[in-house]
Amino acid sequence: MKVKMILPALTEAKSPFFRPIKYSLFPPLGLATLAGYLDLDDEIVIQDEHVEVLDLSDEPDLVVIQVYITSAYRAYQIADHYRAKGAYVALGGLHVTSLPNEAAPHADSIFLGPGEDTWPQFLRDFRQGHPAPVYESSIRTLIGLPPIRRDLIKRHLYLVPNSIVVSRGCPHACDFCYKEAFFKGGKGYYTQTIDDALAEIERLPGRHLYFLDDHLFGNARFASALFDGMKGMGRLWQAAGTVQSVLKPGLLEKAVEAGLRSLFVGFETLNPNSLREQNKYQNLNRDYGAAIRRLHSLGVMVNGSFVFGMDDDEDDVFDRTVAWAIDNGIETATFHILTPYPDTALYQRMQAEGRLTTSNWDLYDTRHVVYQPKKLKPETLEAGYWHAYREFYRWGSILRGASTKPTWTGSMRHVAYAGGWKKFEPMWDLVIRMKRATQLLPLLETILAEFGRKAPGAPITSPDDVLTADAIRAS
Ligand code: B12
Ligand code: SF4
Repeated sequence: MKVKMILPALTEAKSPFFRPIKYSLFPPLGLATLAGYLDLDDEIVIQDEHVEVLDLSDEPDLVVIQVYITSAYRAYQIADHYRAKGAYVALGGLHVTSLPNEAAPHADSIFLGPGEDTWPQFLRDFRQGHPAPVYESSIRTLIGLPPIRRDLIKRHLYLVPNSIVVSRGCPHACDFCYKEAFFKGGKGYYTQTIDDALAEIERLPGRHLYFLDDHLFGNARFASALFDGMKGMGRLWQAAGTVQSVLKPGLLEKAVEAGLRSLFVGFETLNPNSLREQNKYQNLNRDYGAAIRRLHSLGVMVNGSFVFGMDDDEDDVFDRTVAWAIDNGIETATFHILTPYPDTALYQRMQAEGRLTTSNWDLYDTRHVVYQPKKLKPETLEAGYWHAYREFYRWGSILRGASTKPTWTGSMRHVAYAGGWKKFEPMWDLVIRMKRATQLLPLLETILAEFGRKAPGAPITSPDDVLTADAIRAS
């Protein structure tokens, strides 16, 4: 059987003028996971439109398309094209799960939720000639999965070919997050077995790993055993975790010993009322500054994530947030405009209040205002978002952030890492066009490896040491 698997791109990722590096970071792991269930004699092609031009002239028997909200229209266009040619089209992913009725007219079968239970069921039905129009996931497990077909991934096109997930979902339930909508009808958080996770890591070549798990530290027992197993492997890795998990003693130290060098942390807002509004109680009453100092003292860089446009946000939110992030020495920041994804609690609230201003999904990219904010004008919110990026990544800000580091090497790493992402965008653009993204991976590894003075396994400084250094500098 000929199978074509497609990750369609949003328009920005295909621009002939400029290609942001973020679309050449990670390969389509979801599709490679699904490919693992196909037979070895099936002819499978995975195409990721973010990094290559799609070949739409082929004649596959089965077409599998992963649909995100910002690529939904493109996904439907490709689906219609292949259906007109007589191929059987299967659509799944986050957006299909949120809005099945919108996706269904473009597909022969749609899939709601994760695919580990429904996809093999479909393949059996399809081969027997009676596939169903809708498959809804209910059994949530990562036990006994076939190996991911990483051989089908064009590694050289990505800066971070070794992306990996060892869990699905998250133990929390924030109102704006995709998670509750995607995992409804079954468990919303579950992990692989430790042995399977370690085996998957062993299969990945090179040193660098990027865990795409929503919350790698979400199950402390699992995370602890994973980090124990990774100790001594010589890996360098990046991941995402919550403020709460960073502040807990013990686990973070183990992660660092296993090679953690940069953590994506969802701070979201500095305003406790907004945290309550979004049901993000796990961040309430946490000392964000202490979390950052603790990460830095262990040699871990911080990618802070912030959301603008919550109901309590006023005109000053942008400058206050950026100043705070710089003063705390955060290396990289990701800003978002609050975006109500369909079927989330936030979407339902906005809809009930009549505040949604567009259902053009192309604009649901966290860069556009798609609802009526409470205390901000939409144009102020959008301008403030761009202003925040500009201010945070100005050389002056980067140097100010770097100067908060207690050591010279720490400051240098800050400049190299923060500057590398945003100040060399023309270089990234060129490298992407030359289809050489992966060749810059050693540079990323060097920056991650040499940040701070700690080598894996070196004794750990207490956060208080950093506080002392801060006090000396301030005096
Ligand atoms: C890595 C990532 C990216 C990467 C690359 C994506 C890629 N190559 O797949 C980059 C950096 C490019 C990216 C960009 C963006 N992202 Co993003 N990203 C993620 C992240 C962290 C992990 C995705 C992943 O690999 N998961 C692991 C794999 C194994 O799972 P999976 O892909 O979901 O696949 C499974 C199922 O979905 C299902 N499935 C999927 N397709 C199909 C099809 C069929 C037929 C079947 C049967 C099953 C099926 O089966 C798979 C196995 O279970 C997710 C968060 C998350 N946890 O999902 C956000 C996430 C997907 N991103 C999101 C957003 C908003 C964006 C951006 C708009 C952000 C921005 N401001 O730029 C852009 C635009 C994306 C686009 N191109 O349209 C949202 C999506 C919201 C939505 N409702 O669609 C998420 C959920 C983050 C969030 N919490 O809000 N992203
Ligand atoms: S902690 Fe993060 S991943 Fe978990 S529900 Fe909240 S926003 Fe989603």
